[in-house]
Amino acid sequence: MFDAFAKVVSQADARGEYLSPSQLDALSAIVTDGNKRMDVVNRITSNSSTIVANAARSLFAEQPQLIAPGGNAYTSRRMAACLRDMEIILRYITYAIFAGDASILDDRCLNGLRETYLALGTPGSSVAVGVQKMKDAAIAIAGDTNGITRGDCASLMSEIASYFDRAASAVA
Ligand code: PEB
Repeated sequence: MFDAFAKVVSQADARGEYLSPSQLDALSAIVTDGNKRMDVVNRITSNSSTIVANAARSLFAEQPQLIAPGGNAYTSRRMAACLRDMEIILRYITYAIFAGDASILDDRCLNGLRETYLALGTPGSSVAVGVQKMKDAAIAIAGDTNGITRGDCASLMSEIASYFDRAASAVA
């Protein structure tokens, strides 16, 4: 598991090189913009139940066969497993945002997840739709400019979106 700093150090060490000026600039930007990152993790974390519940509700409204008898989220046991899966994926995404690196998400959540869903007979493409819905909600909450000092959050927002996209495409 890497964070943005350890990843760059490890890559430089593999080549036996010093950190390059552009790497130092990129890491310096992470420090300068650190408060934005912490705020965003805090916002998503403290709204996680809402993000999960609304995304699931919207997924089931679009794909009602999932909750109909015989569906993959039918019975409260499967429904609970589904909500739990979405919660787990969102939690690992918040770790990746905090670390500024996707490796924790890849190694501990996404690795083998497609095969797990295949074995369970759970439709990965539906999980991917759920993840995209969590992305939209999380970006709206993270990027809400009401009542805060406004700044440029564009690159942070696209970084956040990339972790959701990564999770969705890992199971789709
Ligand atoms: C992944 N999900 C399920 C299982 C596992 C995971 C390992 C099998 C064991 C169990 O039931 O608990 N676990 C989960 C995960 C990690 C992990 C992400 C990462 C570290 O350790 N059903 C739907 C939706 C979707 C869904 C499309 C969006 O209709 C999910 C939610 N996952 C779902 C369901 C089950 C499951 C298990 C319904 C239960 C399947 C079954 O037993 O029939």
